[in-house]
Amino acid sequence: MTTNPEVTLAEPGLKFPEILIYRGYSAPVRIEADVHDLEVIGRIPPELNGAYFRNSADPTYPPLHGTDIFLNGDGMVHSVRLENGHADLKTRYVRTAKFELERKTRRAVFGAYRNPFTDAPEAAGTDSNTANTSMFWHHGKLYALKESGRPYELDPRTLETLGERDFNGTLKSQTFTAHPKLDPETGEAIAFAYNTAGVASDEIEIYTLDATGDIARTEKFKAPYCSMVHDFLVSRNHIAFVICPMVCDWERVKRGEPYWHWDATKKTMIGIIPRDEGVRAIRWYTCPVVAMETHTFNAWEESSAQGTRLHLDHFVTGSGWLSQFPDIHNPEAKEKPPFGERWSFDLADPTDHFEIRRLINHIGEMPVIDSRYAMKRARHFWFGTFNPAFGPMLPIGPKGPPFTCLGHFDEAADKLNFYYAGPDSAPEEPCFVPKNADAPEGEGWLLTMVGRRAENRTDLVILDALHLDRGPVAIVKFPCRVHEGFHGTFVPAGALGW
Ligand code: V55
Ligand code: FE
Repeated sequence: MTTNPEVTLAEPGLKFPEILIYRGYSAPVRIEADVHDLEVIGRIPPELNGAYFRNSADPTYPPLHGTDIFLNGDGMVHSVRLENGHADLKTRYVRTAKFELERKTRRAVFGAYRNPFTDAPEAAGTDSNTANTSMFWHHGKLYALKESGRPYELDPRTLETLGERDFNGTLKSQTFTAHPKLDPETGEAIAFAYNTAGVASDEIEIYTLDATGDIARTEKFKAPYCSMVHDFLVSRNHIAFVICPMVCDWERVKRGEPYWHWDATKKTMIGIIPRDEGVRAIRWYTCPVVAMETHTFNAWEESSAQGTRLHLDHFVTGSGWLSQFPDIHNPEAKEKPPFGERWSFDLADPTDHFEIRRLINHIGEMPVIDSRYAMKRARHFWFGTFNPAFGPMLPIGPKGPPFTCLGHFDEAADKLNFYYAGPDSAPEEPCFVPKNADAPEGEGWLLTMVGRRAENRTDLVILDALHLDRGPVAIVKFPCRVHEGFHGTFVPAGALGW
Protein backbone atom coordinates (compact mmCIF):
# COMPACT_ATOMS: atom_id res chain seq x y z
CA MET A 1 0.00 0.00 0.00
CA THR A 2 1.42 3.38 -0.92
CA THR A 3 0.34 6.26 1.25
CA ASN A 4 0.52 8.76 -1.61
CA PRO A 5 -1.95 7.74 -4.34
CA GLU A 6 0.09 9.73 -6.87
CA VAL A 7 2.96 7.35 -6.48
CA THR A 8 2.99 3.85 -7.81
CA LEU A 9 5.99 1.91 -6.65
CA ALA A 10 7.75 0.30 -9.54
CA GLU A 11 8.82 -3.25 -8.74
CA PRO A 12 11.23 -4.04 -7.22
CA GLY A 13 11.23 -0.78 -5.24
CA LEU A 14 12.58 -1.14 -1.76
CA LYS A 15 9.64 -1.12 0.58
CA PHE A 16 9.08 -2.75 3.96
CA PRO A 17 5.73 -4.52 4.25
CA GLU A 18 2.85 -3.06 6.25
CA ILE A 19 3.25 -5.52 9.09
CA LEU A 20 3.93 -5.00 12.78
CA ILE A 21 7.67 -5.72 12.78
CA TYR A 22 8.34 -3.00 10.19
CA ARG A 23 6.10 -0.27 11.56
CA GLY A 24 5.86 2.23 14.40
CA TYR A 25 8.45 2.00 17.16
CA SER A 26 9.61 -1.34 15.72
CA ALA A 27 10.32 -0.03 12.22
CA PRO A 28 13.84 -0.59 10.87
CA VAL A 29 16.13 2.28 11.86
CA ARG A 30 19.05 1.46 9.52
CA ILE A 31 20.96 4.59 10.50
CA GLU A 32 24.53 4.23 11.72
CA ALA A 33 24.87 7.18 14.03
CA ASP A 34 27.45 9.02 16.09
CA VAL A 35 26.10 11.55 18.54
CA HIS A 36 28.70 13.30 20.62
CA ASP A 37 27.51 14.59 24.00
CA LEU A 38 23.90 13.61 24.38
CA GLU A 39 21.50 15.80 26.29
CA VAL A 40 21.33 14.73 29.93
CA ILE A 41 18.52 15.39 32.41
CA GLY A 42 19.78 14.98 35.95
CA ARG A 43 23.32 13.87 36.59
CA ILE A 44 25.13 10.82 35.31
CA PRO A 45 27.06 9.49 38.33
CA PRO A 46 30.76 10.16 37.64
CA GLU A 47 31.56 6.64 38.87
CA LEU A 48 29.72 5.35 35.79
CA ASN A 49 32.77 5.34 33.58
CA GLY A 50 32.74 2.87 30.72
CA ALA A 51 30.45 1.80 27.94
CA TYR A 52 27.07 0.15 27.70
CA PHE A 53 26.89 -2.09 24.64
CA ARG A 54 23.74 -3.73 23.46
CA ASN A 55 22.50 -5.61 20.44
CA SER A 56 19.34 -5.37 18.35
CA ALA A 57 17.77 -6.82 15.21
CA ASP A 58 17.38 -4.04 12.66
CA PRO A 59 16.49 -5.39 9.20
CA THR A 60 18.51 -3.94 6.34
CA TYR A 61 16.20 -5.15 3.56
CA PRO A 62 12.55 -6.05 3.16
CA PRO A 63 12.10 -9.78 3.64
CA LEU A 64 12.61 -12.10 0.70
CA HIS A 65 9.26 -13.79 1.27
CA GLY A 66 7.08 -10.80 2.15
CA THR A 67 7.11 -11.47 5.86
CA ASP A 68 9.62 -12.28 8.59
CA ILE A 69 9.98 -12.58 12.37
CA PHE A 70 11.69 -10.04 14.62
CA LEU A 71 14.44 -12.50 15.62
CA ASN A 72 15.80 -12.39 12.07
CA GLY A 73 16.83 -8.74 11.70
CA ASP A 74 20.46 -7.79 11.10
CA GLY A 75 22.64 -7.24 14.17
CA MET A 76 22.82 -3.53 15.00
CA VAL A 77 24.92 -2.68 18.03
CA HIS A 78 24.34 0.43 20.15
CA SER A 79 26.99 1.77 22.49
CA VAL A 80 26.71 4.57 25.01
CA ARG A 81 30.07 5.75 26.29
CA LEU A 82 29.72 7.27 29.76
CA GLU A 83 32.55 9.43 31.07
CA ASN A 84 32.62 12.24 33.65
CA GLY A 85 28.88 12.76 33.37
CA HIS A 86 28.99 12.87 29.56
CA ALA A 87 27.41 10.38 27.19
CA ASP A 88 28.20 9.62 23.54
CA LEU A 89 26.10 7.36 21.33
CA LYS A 90 27.31 5.14 18.52
CA THR A 91 25.30 2.67 16.44
CA ARG A 92 26.78 0.25 13.90
CA TYR A 93 25.66 -2.78 11.98
CA VAL A 94 27.65 -5.93 12.50
CA ARG A 95 29.32 -6.66 9.15
CA THR A 96 28.26 -10.29 8.99
CA ALA A 97 28.76 -12.32 5.83
CA LYS A 98 24.98 -12.03 5.33
CA PHE A 99 25.05 -8.25 5.72
CA GLU A 100 27.93 -7.87 3.25
CA LEU A 101 26.34 -10.14 0.66
CA GLU A 102 22.93 -8.43 0.83
CA ARG A 103 24.58 -5.04 0.66
CA LYS A 104 26.10 -6.17 -2.67
CA THR A 105 22.90 -7.70 -4.03
CA ARG A 106 20.88 -4.70 -2.73
CA ARG A 107 18.10 -7.02 -1.59
CA ALA A 108 17.41 -9.88 0.80
CA VAL A 109 18.81 -13.17 -0.44
CA PHE A 110 18.30 -15.04 2.82
CA GLY A 111 14.76 -16.25 3.48
CA ALA A 112 13.06 -17.41 6.65
CA TYR A 113 14.76 -17.51 10.07
CA ARG A 114 17.44 -20.25 10.09
CA ASN A 115 15.81 -22.14 7.22
CA PRO A 116 18.37 -22.59 4.41
CA PHE A 117 15.70 -24.17 2.17
CA THR A 118 14.01 -20.77 1.90
CA ASP A 119 17.12 -18.87 0.79
CA ALA A 120 17.66 -17.50 -2.72
CA PRO A 121 20.37 -19.22 -4.81
CA GLU A 122 22.71 -16.23 -4.30
CA ALA A 123 22.90 -17.10 -0.59
CA ALA A 124 24.49 -20.51 -1.25
CA GLY A 125 27.78 -20.87 0.59
CA THR A 126 27.27 -17.81 2.79
CA ASP A 127 26.41 -18.08 6.48
CA SER A 128 23.02 -16.69 7.56
CA ASN A 129 24.20 -15.53 11.01
CA THR A 130 22.79 -12.11 11.87
CA ALA A 131 24.84 -11.68 15.11
CA ASN A 132 21.86 -9.79 16.57
CA THR A 133 21.20 -11.04 20.10
CA SER A 134 23.72 -10.17 22.80
CA MET A 135 27.09 -8.64 23.62
CA PHE A 136 29.81 -10.64 25.32
CA TRP A 137 32.89 -9.12 26.91
CA HIS A 138 35.59 -11.64 27.73
CA HIS A 139 39.34 -11.35 28.19
CA GLY A 140 39.52 -7.92 26.64
CA LYS A 141 37.41 -8.71 23.61
CA LEU A 142 33.91 -7.66 22.61
CA TYR A 143 31.69 -10.06 20.69
CA ALA A 144 28.23 -9.84 19.12
CA LEU A 145 26.46 -13.17 19.55
CA LYS A 146 23.62 -15.10 17.96
CA GLU A 147 22.83 -18.70 18.87
CA SER A 148 22.70 -19.86 15.25
CA GLY A 149 26.20 -18.66 14.34
CA ARG A 150 29.71 -17.98 15.53
CA PRO A 151 30.77 -14.91 17.52
CA TYR A 152 31.68 -11.72 15.66
CA GLU A 153 34.37 -9.64 17.31
CA LEU A 154 33.89 -5.86 17.34
CA ASP A 155 36.25 -3.01 18.16
CA PRO A 156 34.72 -1.60 21.38
CA ARG A 157 35.72 1.96 20.54
CA THR A 158 34.55 2.14 16.92
CA LEU A 159 32.12 -0.82 16.83
CA GLU A 160 33.87 -1.79 13.62
CA THR A 161 33.50 -5.51 12.86
CA LEU A 162 36.85 -7.27 13.19
CA GLY A 163 35.59 -10.62 11.95
CA GLU A 164 33.93 -13.90 12.75
CA ARG A 165 35.76 -15.77 15.49
CA ASP A 166 36.34 -19.39 16.48
CA PHE A 167 38.52 -18.58 19.51
CA ASN A 168 41.74 -19.44 17.68
CA GLY A 169 40.36 -22.64 16.23
CA THR A 170 39.10 -23.98 19.55
CA LEU A 171 35.40 -23.59 18.61
CA LYS A 172 34.45 -26.45 16.29
CA SER A 173 30.72 -25.80 16.09
CA GLN A 174 29.24 -23.35 13.60
CA THR A 175 27.01 -22.14 16.44
CA PHE A 176 27.58 -20.52 19.84
CA THR A 177 25.08 -19.41 22.48
CA ALA A 178 24.10 -15.77 23.00
CA HIS A 179 24.06 -16.43 26.78
CA PRO A 180 27.51 -17.49 28.03
CA LYS A 181 28.04 -17.20 31.81
CA LEU A 182 31.04 -15.52 33.38
CA ASP A 183 32.38 -17.21 36.48
CA PRO A 184 33.21 -14.31 38.84
CA GLU A 185 35.54 -16.52 40.91
CA THR A 186 37.66 -18.14 38.23
CA GLY A 187 37.38 -15.59 35.42
CA GLU A 188 36.36 -18.40 33.11
CA ALA A 189 33.30 -18.27 30.92
CA ILE A 190 31.03 -21.29 30.61
CA ALA A 191 29.24 -21.41 27.29
CA PHE A 192 27.58 -23.89 25.01
CA ALA A 193 26.41 -24.45 21.47
CA TYR A 194 23.41 -26.42 20.26
CA ASN A 195 22.53 -27.74 16.80
CA THR A 196 26.26 -28.40 16.60
CA ALA A 197 25.79 -30.96 13.84
CA GLY A 198 23.67 -28.57 11.77
CA VAL A 199 19.96 -28.01 11.11
CA ALA A 200 17.71 -29.96 13.54
CA SER A 201 20.68 -31.56 15.31
CA ASP A 202 20.14 -32.72 18.90
CA GLU A 203 23.81 -32.30 19.80
CA ILE A 204 24.97 -29.84 22.42
CA GLU A 205 28.54 -28.90 23.32
CA ILE A 206 29.62 -27.28 26.59
CA TYR A 207 32.65 -25.01 26.57
CA THR A 208 34.96 -23.58 29.19
CA LEU A 209 36.72 -20.45 27.98
CA ASP A 210 39.81 -20.03 30.10
CA ALA A 211 42.20 -17.22 30.99
CA THR A 212 43.44 -16.91 27.41
CA GLY A 213 39.89 -16.39 26.15
CA ASP A 214 40.01 -19.62 24.14
CA ILE A 215 38.08 -22.82 24.72
CA ALA A 216 40.06 -25.07 27.06
CA ARG A 217 37.46 -27.78 27.54
CA THR A 218 34.72 -29.09 25.25
CA GLU A 219 32.16 -31.68 26.25
CA LYS A 220 29.45 -33.11 24.07
CA PHE A 221 26.08 -34.70 24.80
CA LYS A 222 22.80 -35.47 23.07
CA ALA A 223 19.59 -33.76 24.13
CA PRO A 224 16.44 -35.94 24.38
CA TYR A 225 15.29 -34.15 21.19
CA CYS A 226 16.22 -31.06 19.18
CA SER A 227 14.82 -28.03 20.94
CA MET A 228 15.53 -24.32 21.09
CA VAL A 229 18.11 -23.91 23.85
CA HIS A 230 18.25 -20.16 24.15
CA ASP A 231 19.71 -19.87 27.65
CA PHE A 232 21.12 -22.19 30.34
CA LEU A 233 22.12 -22.14 34.01
CA VAL A 234 25.45 -22.47 35.77
CA SER A 235 26.02 -22.72 39.54
CA ARG A 236 29.34 -23.14 41.33
CA ASN A 237 29.21 -26.91 40.80
CA HIS A 238 26.52 -27.63 38.21
CA ILE A 239 25.33 -26.81 34.71
CA ALA A 240 21.63 -27.15 33.85
CA PHE A 241 19.81 -27.22 30.52
CA VAL A 242 16.06 -27.00 30.12
CA ILE A 243 14.99 -28.85 26.99
CA CYS A 244 11.50 -27.69 26.07
CA PRO A 245 9.00 -28.64 23.37
CA MET A 246 10.04 -25.84 20.99
CA VAL A 247 11.13 -28.40 18.45
CA CYS A 248 12.96 -28.47 15.15
CA ASP A 249 12.28 -31.24 12.69
CA TRP A 250 14.39 -31.77 9.58
CA GLU A 251 11.45 -32.75 7.34
CA ARG A 252 9.49 -29.63 8.26
CA VAL A 253 12.51 -27.40 7.71
CA LYS A 254 13.07 -29.04 4.33
CA ARG A 255 9.47 -28.30 3.39
CA GLY A 256 10.19 -24.62 4.05
CA GLU A 257 8.19 -24.47 7.29
CA PRO A 258 9.31 -22.37 10.29
CA TYR A 259 12.48 -23.62 11.94
CA TRP A 260 10.70 -24.10 15.29
CA HIS A 261 7.29 -25.43 16.22
CA TRP A 262 5.67 -25.97 19.62
CA ASP A 263 4.68 -29.59 20.29
CA ALA A 264 3.13 -29.84 23.76
CA THR A 265 2.95 -33.64 23.48
CA LYS A 266 6.68 -33.65 24.19
CA LYS A 267 7.99 -33.44 27.75
CA THR A 268 10.07 -30.64 29.18
CA MET A 269 13.33 -32.23 30.38
CA ILE A 270 16.04 -30.85 32.63
CA GLY A 271 19.61 -32.06 32.23
CA ILE A 272 21.88 -31.49 35.25
CA ILE A 273 25.64 -31.88 34.83
CA PRO A 274 28.26 -31.67 37.60
CA ARG A 275 30.90 -29.21 36.40
CA ASP A 276 33.83 -31.33 37.57
CA GLU A 277 32.70 -34.75 36.35
CA GLY A 278 31.16 -33.44 33.17
CA VAL A 279 28.60 -34.98 30.82
CA ARG A 280 29.29 -38.59 31.74
CA ALA A 281 27.45 -37.79 35.00
CA ILE A 282 24.50 -36.03 33.33
CA ARG A 283 21.16 -36.69 34.98
CA TRP A 284 17.83 -36.08 33.24
CA TYR A 285 14.66 -35.02 35.03
CA THR A 286 11.19 -34.95 33.49
CA CYS A 287 9.27 -31.80 34.31
CA PRO A 288 5.76 -32.48 35.68
CA VAL A 289 4.33 -29.67 33.55
CA VAL A 290 4.97 -28.60 29.98
CA ALA A 291 7.09 -25.50 30.33
CA MET A 292 9.53 -23.36 28.43
CA GLU A 293 12.37 -21.48 30.05
CA THR A 294 12.74 -18.04 28.53
CA HIS A 295 15.73 -16.43 30.30
CA THR A 296 17.62 -17.20 33.49
CA PHE A 297 18.53 -15.19 36.58
CA ASN A 298 21.02 -17.60 38.13
CA ALA A 299 21.63 -21.05 39.57
CA TRP A 300 22.98 -21.75 43.05
CA GLU A 301 23.51 -24.50 45.57
CA GLU A 302 22.52 -24.83 49.19
CA SER A 303 24.35 -27.49 51.16
CA SER A 304 23.34 -28.98 54.49
CA ALA A 305 23.63 -32.26 56.40
CA GLN A 306 20.79 -33.52 54.17
CA GLY A 307 22.87 -32.96 51.06
CA THR A 308 22.83 -30.43 48.26
CA ARG A 309 19.88 -28.58 46.82
CA LEU A 310 20.35 -26.98 43.41
CA HIS A 311 18.13 -23.99 42.70
CA LEU A 312 17.37 -22.78 39.19
CA ASP A 313 15.97 -19.23 39.13
CA HIS A 314 14.48 -18.35 35.77
CA PHE A 315 11.47 -17.08 33.83
CA VAL A 316 9.20 -19.83 32.63
CA THR A 317 6.09 -19.93 30.50
CA GLY A 318 3.55 -22.72 30.21
CA SER A 319 3.38 -22.38 26.45
CA GLY A 320 5.64 -21.88 23.50
CA TRP A 321 7.48 -18.57 23.70
CA LEU A 322 8.09 -16.13 20.83
CA SER A 323 4.68 -16.30 19.23
CA GLN A 324 5.94 -16.41 15.67
CA PHE A 325 6.45 -20.16 15.94
CA PRO A 326 3.37 -22.34 15.34
CA ASP A 327 1.75 -24.59 17.94
CA ILE A 328 1.23 -27.65 15.75
CA HIS A 329 -1.57 -29.19 17.84
CA ASN A 330 -3.39 -25.99 18.67
CA PRO A 331 -2.93 -23.32 15.99
CA GLU A 332 -5.25 -20.89 17.83
CA ALA A 333 -3.32 -21.20 21.12
CA LYS A 334 -2.41 -17.92 22.81
CA GLU A 335 1.07 -17.58 24.23
CA LYS A 336 1.14 -17.57 28.05
CA PRO A 337 3.18 -14.94 29.89
CA PRO A 338 6.40 -15.87 31.72
CA PHE A 339 6.72 -15.69 35.51
CA GLY A 340 9.85 -15.90 37.65
CA GLU A 341 10.13 -19.40 39.12
CA ARG A 342 12.53 -21.29 41.35
CA TRP A 343 13.04 -24.95 40.49
CA SER A 344 14.76 -26.76 43.38
CA PHE A 345 16.41 -30.15 43.09
CA ASP A 346 17.41 -32.30 46.04
CA LEU A 347 20.39 -33.96 44.40
CA ALA A 348 20.32 -36.89 46.87
CA ASP A 349 16.77 -37.78 45.81
CA PRO A 350 17.00 -40.58 43.22
CA THR A 351 13.54 -39.78 41.80
CA ASP A 352 12.50 -37.26 39.15
CA HIS A 353 10.87 -35.08 41.75
CA PHE A 354 11.78 -31.42 42.09
CA GLU A 355 10.02 -28.46 43.61
CA ILE A 356 8.55 -25.65 41.51
CA ARG A 357 7.55 -22.40 43.11
CA ARG A 358 6.81 -18.91 41.90
CA LEU A 359 9.59 -16.54 42.87
CA ILE A 360 8.00 -13.32 41.62
CA ASN A 361 4.28 -13.00 41.24
CA HIS A 362 4.45 -10.63 38.28
CA ILE A 363 4.65 -11.29 34.58
CA GLY A 364 8.23 -10.58 33.64
CA GLU A 365 11.23 -11.26 31.46
CA MET A 366 14.78 -10.03 30.85
CA PRO A 367 16.13 -11.12 34.25
CA VAL A 368 19.42 -9.86 35.69
CA ILE A 369 21.32 -10.13 38.96
CA ASP A 370 24.45 -8.46 40.25
CA SER A 371 26.85 -10.54 38.14
CA ARG A 372 29.42 -10.64 40.96
CA TYR A 373 26.93 -12.97 42.67
CA ALA A 374 26.49 -15.31 39.72
CA MET A 375 26.66 -19.03 40.55
CA LYS A 376 25.98 -18.46 44.27
CA ARG A 377 22.94 -17.23 46.17
CA ALA A 378 21.93 -13.77 45.09
CA ARG A 379 19.65 -11.50 47.07
CA HIS A 380 18.59 -8.99 44.38
CA PHE A 381 16.68 -9.69 41.17
CA TRP A 382 15.78 -7.19 38.43
CA PHE A 383 13.53 -7.71 35.42
CA GLY A 384 11.24 -6.06 32.88
CA THR A 385 7.60 -6.23 33.90
CA PHE A 386 4.10 -4.76 33.96
CA ASN A 387 2.34 -3.34 36.92
CA PRO A 388 -1.22 -2.34 36.11
CA ALA A 389 -1.24 -0.21 39.28
CA PHE A 390 0.93 2.32 37.44
CA GLY A 391 -0.75 2.52 34.07
CA PRO A 392 -2.23 0.62 31.16
CA MET A 393 -0.44 -1.78 28.85
CA LEU A 394 1.08 -0.17 25.77
CA PRO A 395 -0.10 -1.17 22.29
CA ILE A 396 1.07 -4.61 21.30
CA GLY A 397 4.26 -4.82 19.23
CA PRO A 398 5.89 -7.69 17.35
CA LYS A 399 7.27 -9.07 20.62
CA GLY A 400 3.91 -8.73 22.40
CA PRO A 401 3.08 -5.92 24.80
CA PRO A 402 6.19 -3.92 25.68
CA PHE A 403 7.14 -3.63 29.35
CA THR A 404 5.90 -0.55 31.18
CA CYS A 405 8.04 -1.12 34.28
CA LEU A 406 11.27 -2.50 35.62
CA GLY A 407 10.96 -4.55 38.79
CA HIS A 408 13.34 -5.20 41.66
CA PHE A 409 12.82 -8.14 44.01
CA ASP A 410 14.81 -8.11 47.23
CA GLU A 411 14.39 -11.69 48.39
CA ALA A 412 15.88 -11.19 51.86
CA ALA A 413 13.46 -8.35 52.60
CA ASP A 414 10.69 -10.00 50.56
CA LYS A 415 10.05 -6.65 48.88
CA LEU A 416 9.13 -5.68 45.35
CA ASN A 417 9.88 -2.26 43.99
CA PHE A 418 9.07 -0.77 40.58
CA TYR A 419 10.19 1.88 38.15
CA TYR A 420 7.34 3.05 35.95
CA ALA A 421 8.63 4.82 32.87
CA GLY A 422 5.45 6.79 32.16
CA PRO A 423 2.63 6.55 29.65
CA ASP A 424 3.94 5.77 26.16
CA SER A 425 7.29 4.70 27.59
CA ALA A 426 8.67 1.19 27.34
CA PRO A 427 11.75 0.11 29.31
CA GLU A 428 13.86 -2.69 27.86
CA GLU A 429 16.31 -5.17 29.40
CA PRO A 430 17.92 -3.74 32.57
CA CYS A 431 21.70 -3.81 33.03
CA PHE A 432 23.15 -3.71 36.55
CA VAL A 433 26.41 -1.84 37.20
CA PRO A 434 27.93 -1.98 40.71
CA LYS A 435 28.99 1.33 42.27
CA ASN A 436 32.50 -0.05 42.50
CA ALA A 437 34.13 -3.47 42.55
CA ASP A 438 33.78 -3.80 46.34
CA ALA A 439 30.28 -2.36 46.77
CA PRO A 440 27.76 -4.60 48.57
CA GLU A 441 25.43 -6.66 46.41
CA GLY A 442 22.93 -4.50 44.55
CA GLU A 443 24.57 -1.19 45.35
CA GLY A 444 24.88 0.51 42.03
CA TRP A 445 22.82 1.49 39.02
CA LEU A 446 20.33 -0.03 36.71
CA LEU A 447 20.61 1.09 33.10
CA THR A 448 17.88 0.61 30.54
CA MET A 449 16.88 1.89 27.15
CA VAL A 450 13.38 3.35 27.27
CA GLY A 451 11.27 3.66 24.16
CA ARG A 452 9.47 7.01 24.12
CA ARG A 453 6.83 5.76 21.76
CA ALA A 454 4.85 8.95 21.25
CA GLU A 455 8.02 10.87 20.39
CA ASN A 456 9.50 7.98 18.36
CA ARG A 457 12.72 8.44 20.31
CA THR A 458 14.84 6.49 22.75
CA ASP A 459 16.41 7.41 26.10
CA LEU A 460 18.99 5.68 28.24
CA VAL A 461 17.61 5.82 31.78
CA ILE A 462 19.88 5.40 34.80
CA LEU A 463 18.29 4.35 38.09
CA ASP A 464 19.52 3.66 41.61
CA ALA A 465 19.24 -0.14 41.52
CA LEU A 466 18.03 -0.45 45.13
CA HIS A 467 15.54 2.41 44.85
CA LEU A 468 13.81 2.09 41.50
CA ASP A 469 10.72 3.92 42.73
CA ARG A 470 12.73 7.09 43.29
CA GLY A 471 12.85 7.49 39.53
CA PRO A 472 15.82 8.18 37.29
CA VAL A 473 19.10 9.53 38.55
CA ALA A 474 19.72 10.59 34.96
CA ILE A 475 17.93 10.46 31.64
CA VAL A 476 20.27 10.43 28.67
CA LYS A 477 18.21 11.73 25.77
CA PHE A 478 18.84 10.43 22.27
CA PRO A 479 17.79 12.80 19.48
CA CYS A 480 16.56 9.76 17.56
CA ARG A 481 15.17 6.27 17.97
CA VAL A 482 17.42 3.24 18.20
CA HIS A 483 15.83 -0.10 17.40
CA GLU A 484 14.31 -2.13 20.23
CA GLY A 485 16.99 -4.49 21.40
CA PHE A 486 17.67 -7.73 23.19
CA HIS A 487 20.69 -8.00 25.49
CA GLY A 488 23.51 -5.72 26.58
CA THR A 489 26.45 -5.45 28.91
CA PHE A 490 28.33 -2.65 30.65
CA VAL A 491 32.12 -2.70 30.47
CA PRO A 492 34.05 -0.42 32.88
CA ALA A 493 36.60 1.93 31.34
CA GLY A 494 39.39 0.20 33.25
CA ALA A 495 38.60 -3.12 31.59
CA LEU A 496 38.37 -1.42 28.20
CA GLY A 497 41.78 0.15 28.77
CA TRP A 498 40.29 3.63 28.14
C1 V55 B 1 15.78 -15.42 21.13
C2 V55 B 1 16.35 -14.40 20.42
C3 V55 B 1 16.92 -14.67 19.20
C4 V55 B 1 16.91 -15.94 18.71
C5 V55 B 1 16.37 -16.97 19.44
O1 V55 B 1 15.20 -14.00 22.91
C6 V55 B 1 15.79 -16.72 20.65
C7 V55 B 1 15.16 -15.15 22.41
C8 V55 B 1 17.40 -12.38 18.80
O2 V55 B 1 17.47 -13.72 18.40
O3 V55 B 1 17.45 -16.16 17.49
FE1 FE C 1 18.16 -13.97 25.15
